[in-house]
Amino acid sequence: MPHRAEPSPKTSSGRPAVAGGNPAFQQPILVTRPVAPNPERYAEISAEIFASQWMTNDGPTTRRLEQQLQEHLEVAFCATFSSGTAALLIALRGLDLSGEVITTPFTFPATPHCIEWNGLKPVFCDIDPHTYNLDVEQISARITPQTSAIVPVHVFGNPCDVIGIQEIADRHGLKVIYDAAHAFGVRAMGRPIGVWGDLSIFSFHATKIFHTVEGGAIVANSRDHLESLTLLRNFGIVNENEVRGIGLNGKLSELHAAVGLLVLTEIDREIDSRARLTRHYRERLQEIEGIRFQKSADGARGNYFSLALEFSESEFGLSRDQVCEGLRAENIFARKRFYPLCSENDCYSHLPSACSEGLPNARRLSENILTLPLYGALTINQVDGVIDALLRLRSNAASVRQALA
Ligand code: T4K
Repeated sequence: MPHRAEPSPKTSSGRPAVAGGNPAFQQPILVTRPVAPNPERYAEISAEIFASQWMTNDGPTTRRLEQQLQEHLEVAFCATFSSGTAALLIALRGLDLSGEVITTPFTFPATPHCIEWNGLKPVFCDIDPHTYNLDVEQISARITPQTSAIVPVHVFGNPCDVIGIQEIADRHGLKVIYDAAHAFGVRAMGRPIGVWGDLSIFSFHATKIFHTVEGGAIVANSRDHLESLTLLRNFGIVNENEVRGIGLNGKLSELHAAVGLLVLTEIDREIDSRARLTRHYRERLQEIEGIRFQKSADGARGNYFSLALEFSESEFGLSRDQVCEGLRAENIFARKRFYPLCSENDCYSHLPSACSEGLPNARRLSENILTLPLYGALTINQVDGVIDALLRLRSNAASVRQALA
């Protein structure tokens, strides 16, 4: 009997589960799993928090975490928030933007949602088909007199063309707010990711490499004029007598900050493990026809947040959706990230920039992409089980197509 989530002893020559074979895994292999903080240490820190009776509102644990993050991320400013979404909402609010904001459709819905929630209009721009990030060549064509900012996303932790984007922003007097939700610990052109643009936001959701269960941060290369952002996460309250700005409740609690302090001690190990697993995936899949990997940006040091593959149906023999279904039958839960494009959802599809003719690269990628399981606690043996299952689907493509018809 195979061990819990250990792969069954099948090779790429067996029959896929979707076509009547046994599943590769007895237990589900999910696309990601959070780093778990040490439970004894968490019990100790939370006991201290309970004893202090200070649970939230800029407490000492949150301050300690912000200090440590500022050092780790090598930034001058770091303010934590209750989520990456709250951080992006407030980052956009704090820069006092108006009119249109250029962004990518190949992202999680939070990115355009935060633009809309600020009363701004998202303008979708196509992406580079290799790096998956905003295509700098196309940004200029989307700029109008109403444009006030660009919100690029470092997709799957792959840095954007930070220099090209800054040149355009400087030329047109635009703000740049990076959605760095995936990019904790990444470097671009030899510098930490958080120093680029006017502001960057991170997500500290449990699905991220560094997390506080729920949480996020705004970071920047300078502290100038940024204290107002910290006020906005607490309703804009300056003191008992003054409220400055229309803020909201976007604070990180002390218990969430405690998780962050402990997860931060695991971060190097987590990234190293993901790097090793990614190398293994690449070594075994690099030469397989019909599979293409995301191209790392020039001068980047990545964090191995996600392992995204683009499938070519004509070369691989199966569509992305067929591969996804086939893997699911093997108990492997890959994800179609990001599908559908944000621009294809009802809330955005009416926008002129959402028209699919203007977004051919994003559209093609969204229809063909699959992210495979990748997290530090995964074993090489399990990765081999995933790869074997994938290759088995490929070598039995005709029967897989038939089973799924
Ligand atoms: N900008 C970008 C580019 C983003 O990707 C995100 C969030 C944001 C902004 C906003 O940041 P936050 O406000 O969320 O901090 C997940 C996350 O909820 C979301 O944070 C993240 N991006 C997005 C990419 O992924 P779902 O709907 O895919 O999550 P879910 O529940 O399907 O979980 C994904 C996998 O993780 C599953 O296989 C199960 C596993 N998982 C999940 C949780 C919550 C666990 O193993 N344990 C867990 O506790 O959105």
